[in-house]
Amino acid sequence: MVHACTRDCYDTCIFDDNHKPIDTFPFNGFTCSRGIADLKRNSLNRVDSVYIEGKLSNIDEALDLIVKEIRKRKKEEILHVDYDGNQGLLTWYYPARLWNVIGAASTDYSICSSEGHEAIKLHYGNSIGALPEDFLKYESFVIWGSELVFSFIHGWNLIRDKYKATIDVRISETAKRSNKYYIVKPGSDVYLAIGIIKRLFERNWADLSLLDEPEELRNYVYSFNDEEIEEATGLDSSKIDELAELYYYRRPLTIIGFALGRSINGGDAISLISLIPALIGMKKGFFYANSQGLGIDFKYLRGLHKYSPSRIVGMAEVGKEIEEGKITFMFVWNSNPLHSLPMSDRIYDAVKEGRLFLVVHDPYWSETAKIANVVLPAPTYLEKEDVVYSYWHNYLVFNKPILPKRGITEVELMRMLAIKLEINDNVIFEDEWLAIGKATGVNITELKTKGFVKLLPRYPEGKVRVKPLPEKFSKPSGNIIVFSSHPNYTNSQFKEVYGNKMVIVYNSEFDGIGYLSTNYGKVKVMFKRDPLIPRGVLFIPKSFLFDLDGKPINSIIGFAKGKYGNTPIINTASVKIIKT
Ligand SMILES: Nc1nc2c(c(=O)[nH]1)N[C@H]1C(S)=C(S)[C@@H](COP(=O)(O)OP(=O)(O)OC[C@H]3O[C@@H](n4cnc5c(=O)[nH]c(N)nc54)[C@H](O)[C@@H]3O)O[C@H]1N2
Ligand SMILES: Nc1nc2c(c(=O)[nH]1)N[C@H]1C(S)=C(S)[C@@H](COP(=O)(O)OP(=O)(O)OC[C@H]3O[C@@H](n4cnc5c(=O)[nH]c(N)nc54)[C@H](O)[C@@H]3O)O[C@H]1N2
Ligand code: SF4
Ligand SMILES: [Mo]
Repeated sequence: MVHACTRDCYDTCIFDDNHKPIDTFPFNGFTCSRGIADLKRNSLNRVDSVYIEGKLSNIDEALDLIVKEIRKRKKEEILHVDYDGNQGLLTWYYPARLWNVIGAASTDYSICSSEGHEAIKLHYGNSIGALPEDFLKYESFVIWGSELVFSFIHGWNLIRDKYKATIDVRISETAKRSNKYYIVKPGSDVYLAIGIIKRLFERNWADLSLLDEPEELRNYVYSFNDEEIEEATGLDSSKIDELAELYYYRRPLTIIGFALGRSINGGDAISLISLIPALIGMKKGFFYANSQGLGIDFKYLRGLHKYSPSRIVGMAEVGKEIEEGKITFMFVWNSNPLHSLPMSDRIYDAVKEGRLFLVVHDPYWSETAKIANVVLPAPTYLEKEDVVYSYWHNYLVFNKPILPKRGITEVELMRMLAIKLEINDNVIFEDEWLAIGKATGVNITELKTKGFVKLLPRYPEGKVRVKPLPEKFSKPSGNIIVFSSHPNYTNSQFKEVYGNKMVIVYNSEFDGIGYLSTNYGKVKVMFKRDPLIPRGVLFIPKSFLFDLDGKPINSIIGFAKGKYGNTPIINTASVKIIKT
């Protein structure tokens, strides 16, 4: 039998019972430093019991307390925060049913990729692009806003020997290992896309057959002059010519990174970038994330076919709403919001001041678990049955545990809470395997017997829609922070194996200790000069998000969000540097 790494990662590696990566395309028998260390990690830093206010307790007492706290409140004040610590359908999606039946507030799940999904869907109806098999068909690649040497190693493995051009705001590791790189000003990718499209029209290289209203696109890009594009991007005309030539002559696959969606004008940029392949006659000529085109009914899994949350809180606004007293109870699983959400120091303050009751269900002592009122132990993916998908390949995997279970699964916990709350709803008690069968269309007996099956990708039909075209761009000012993946960590995870490193702000000017400050707060950091970083860019590896005093770096990230999928604009501008 097999199991699959459930971490938030493109690759969703499949392993055999000895935890060796299977030698099947696209895994090809190798994995990353985290995959290798999972067996060792599994016994480190675990939440091994139930805790109430830091003291050892038991599940019955904890459930009674949670239910008492829920009953005290209006459902609109109760928020569940769950994200992608584990990509299992039974760990992440299915347990949300309880909260939707109750009618609690829900987040909009926008923190990572929704901006790009929504921007691409406007044109294509769906965001699915190239599958791993499709990667093999291309001889060249444009890597746009992605550090995929680190973040997407099996994708990188397929393209490493091919022609690559990378577009980034700094000379990333991926840029270094590409044939060409183009460094643009943060927030200006939308202008670069306009520049490339304009050249394709000007040179009569545009193929008009796939677009519904190509003339609208022509008029739109012609309304921008070349000087404006050069000024915004910081690239001179010859570089934009080069990129247009690259598209026309080499017909590359464009890999669009998630970082763009968390940047200023990011959704606008993704919207236009996704049109470039279509304009040269390539319909599946991009890859962003394929999860929404594999026929998985995530809404059904979350019980949204029958129930709705009382309200939706943007992930950009959770910290702000806690500060305003609109959220007074937070149930967290599969996420580490103190690390990952904007204005997350407000979570810390509200718990300390008794304004927020915080429950965390996690296998590990995450930073958020450490401050919670109630902590509940969860099994890791090596210890529980689950079904796992990928946002790149189309395997659906039956995760068969290889280690004894420690803790309470998310499905068990959901039902225990429902019983205590005296909710006897079929949405909560529907057999989870039946639900997965319904939500995926997969025969569960076959899935459990074979270990993995391939889902049928669903590509949209018809012409690519040109409109709506983006308007009203912002102009970032001052210093801008950008974040990116570290090879040994996934978001906040893996510090128990590879260490908890100090936050370092790589930049063009300063060395030593100082502060980063915005309208939202101030954090104490270590600055390090790096010749690969342009002036005005502050680069932080995204796994070390606590400052030198232990305060969340996200204290300084505000609640601005993208206009397509509401993704928080984490790559914040107008950051002041204070040297000490
Ligand atoms: N090893 C490892 N792998 C991971 C993760 C991890 O933590 N560790 N995280 C997973 C998750 S959650 C995600 S979302 C993905 C993220 O993976 P990617 O999509 O690769 O995104 P990032 O690594 O965040 O950043 C990619 C690059 O975008 C650049 N960038 C930032 N802003 C801009 C901009 O405005 N324009 C342009 N052109 N470039 C910009 C950054 O400098 C960086 O080099 O990776 C997944 N894979
Ligand atoms: N400043 C800044 N903030 C960011 C980013 C950034 O680049 N910069 N990146 C953003 C991005 S791209 C993302 S995706 C988010 C990630 O945000 P999160 O999803 O909050 O990030 P993780 O660190 O992966 O947290 C996952 C938590 O889930 C737990 N977990 C793992 N497996 C299980 C399980 O089986 N069951 C349960 N119950 N819990 C489990 C882990 O132990 C961990 O504590 O952060 C975002 N926040
Ligand atoms: S983190 Fe990604 S590359 Fe590493 S084992 Fe998991 S799925 Fe594979
Ligand atoms: Mo992410």
